[in-house]
Amino acid sequence: MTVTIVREDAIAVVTVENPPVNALSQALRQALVDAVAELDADAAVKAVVLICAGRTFIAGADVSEFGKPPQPPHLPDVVASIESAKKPWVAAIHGSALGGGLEVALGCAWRVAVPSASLGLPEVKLGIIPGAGGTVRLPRLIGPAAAVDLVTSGSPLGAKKARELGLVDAVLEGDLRTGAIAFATEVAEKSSPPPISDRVVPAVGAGFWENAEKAVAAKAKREVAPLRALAALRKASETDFASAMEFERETFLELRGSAQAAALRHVFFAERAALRPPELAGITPRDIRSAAVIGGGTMGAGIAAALRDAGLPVVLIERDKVVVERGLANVRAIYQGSVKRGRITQSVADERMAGIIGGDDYGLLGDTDLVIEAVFEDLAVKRAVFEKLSSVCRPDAVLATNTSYLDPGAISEGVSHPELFLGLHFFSPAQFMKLLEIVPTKRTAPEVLATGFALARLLGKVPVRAGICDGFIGNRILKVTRAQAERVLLSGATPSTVDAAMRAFGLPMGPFEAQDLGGLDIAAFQRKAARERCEAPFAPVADRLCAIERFGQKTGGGWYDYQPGDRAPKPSETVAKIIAEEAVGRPQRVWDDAAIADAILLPMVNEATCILEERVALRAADIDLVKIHGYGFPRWRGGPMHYAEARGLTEVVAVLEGLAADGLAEPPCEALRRAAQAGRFSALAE
Ligand code: 3H9
Repeated sequence: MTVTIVREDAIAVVTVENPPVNALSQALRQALVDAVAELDADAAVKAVVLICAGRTFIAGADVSEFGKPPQPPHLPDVVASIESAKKPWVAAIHGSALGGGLEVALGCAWRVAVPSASLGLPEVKLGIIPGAGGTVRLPRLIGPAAAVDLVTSGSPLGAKKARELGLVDAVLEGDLRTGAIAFATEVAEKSSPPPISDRVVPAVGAGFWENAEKAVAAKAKREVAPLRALAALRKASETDFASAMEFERETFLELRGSAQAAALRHVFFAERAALRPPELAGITPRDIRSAAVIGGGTMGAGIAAALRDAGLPVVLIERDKVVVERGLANVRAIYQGSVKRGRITQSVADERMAGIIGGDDYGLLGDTDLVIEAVFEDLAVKRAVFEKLSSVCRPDAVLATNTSYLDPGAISEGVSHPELFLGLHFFSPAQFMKLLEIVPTKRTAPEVLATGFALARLLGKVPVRAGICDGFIGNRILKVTRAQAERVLLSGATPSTVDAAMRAFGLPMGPFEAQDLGGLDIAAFQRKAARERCEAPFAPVADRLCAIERFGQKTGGGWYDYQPGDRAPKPSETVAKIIAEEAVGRPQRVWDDAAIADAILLPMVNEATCILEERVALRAADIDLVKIHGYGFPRWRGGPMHYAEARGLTEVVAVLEGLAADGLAEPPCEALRRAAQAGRFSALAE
């Protein structure tokens, strides 16, 4: 970390260099306080420019320090010292001014930014609220309504919007340092605006805070931070500056130590670590400048849209002209949906569609860098596709299968360059879902694996390396979830009580509602294949529902009944009767929400531990990312493995033993017992 001060005539330029993102470590905080003292004492200096080296302005407090006791100087004092400096400070912003970084900028008398800069207070995304005056100064500067939006959503603003709101004083084209020095030279000649802390928050209309509370509560669901941030903003508008600062700091410190903040921090670092797996350090991925998708069904169309959204030209191949048109219509429907929801404009949708060529001629693939197969889940069909691809694609093209259950190694048999082959498992809807399971075969070359990770980065997805087994990481755990949900049903619960319990835990949907939405037939097809392999999947009720063609919403009934045109699930007498018949002879229990959640989640953790032990997943945090980004596991719980560790693995083992004794789950695996002894999953890799 360095902070250098250079004098340019009467302007001092303070340059912060603390890679990678200029986070406000203790050393940087101290250096800023020292810089204020030094420049206050220098009579030749008339104004100060605060600028950062590297890719960004200060991106916030150093999140890695949050698990430790705060060290002085504390950030509110750093901001206060800049605000009360004798010379006007000008924050010169490029990249991102986030969290504590924006709070430092709010301490400056002026803020200028390049057009590409973004500014925000993302603290709620980390389970905390701004802790250095963000909730107190921001409403004084831009008014309570805009401050509520910015602070409770945590989403950043672009420089143009920030200028409109008065958050920045000028948007500078050209070289930022030169422009900021010129700006500082000009403002040094005039009197500075009063410090933000001396201003008052503009008044709000009647009911403003009550309405904001309703809106924020509806969005936040069970996340604590957004409502606490709103309370701090309200305090800032109803009391004096010092009391509001005290209130904000107390809330910040309380939330910093909370379970939700620990979980969200865990996910923050896990997501970043996922993009750079240490085992691929130093390996250069191949360039991907064009892509193709084989198969234009729901999955293939979603993948094509995801590739196109990342700016790649895409070829979509189907087996004949009629199906090609259907595939293109599927992609068009995705874009029209986005236009309807205001995510993109019609002209963007048109431009994206224009970049997708549909056809039934594999000859179109002669110059494509990456081809992703997304056809029917049948080994012979997939192998036939790759046989054709091997004969038409460039010998150095990367070939990928989107299979969700088949063995990519078996699919790749017969391709001419198996080292260029890998599994890329997208999740539906592929244009939105963030998870990408990357499944190398034994023969996949390291740079091809690295290409999978680079592709994920390009598509804005979260990549997780998965080993080959039935269902890889996510769907293998899903099978346990479903079997457990049925076990709970057969021992005294109902589909509605199970679904409600899982929603109460924080999932967007319960397991039965989710099956009705996605359709029960795909899982039935997989169970059939498993039985052919002499496995014995547990699904007595689901099997009977499928036998009478209750496949879910699409057939008017599954685990629930549905009225035509109404997606609201209604308890079904047919299903209740089947459950009662299948439950005969099984021990019955009285279930509450917590017991249901345990009986479903902790066996998932047990299975996930086997997955870890078998090296199908390399890190527990990767499993958390799979569940969060592929299956809607609540982010603020940190994923199932973080949840289990935070709860205590010894307790997890004890609950599983209790369930196993009643025949309600498999007993805890040996690896889970070992992890419990150490208190953490990382011990399994040691
Ligand atoms: C806060 O400020 C609280 C205050 O209100 C109150 C205090 C009293 N700390 O994302 P990237 C690391 S809360 C520590 O891949 P990009 C990251 O782990 C904070 N480390 O880069 C990664 O490490 P590695 C509010 C951090 O270019 C590396 O930097 N601020 C921090 O795609 C590169 O990160 C935020 O929440 C941090 N604050 O995106 C901002 N940030 O290389 C969070 C990053 O070892 N950060 N790292 O894997 C971001 O949103 C993005 O990093 C950013 C750059 C947009 C800045």
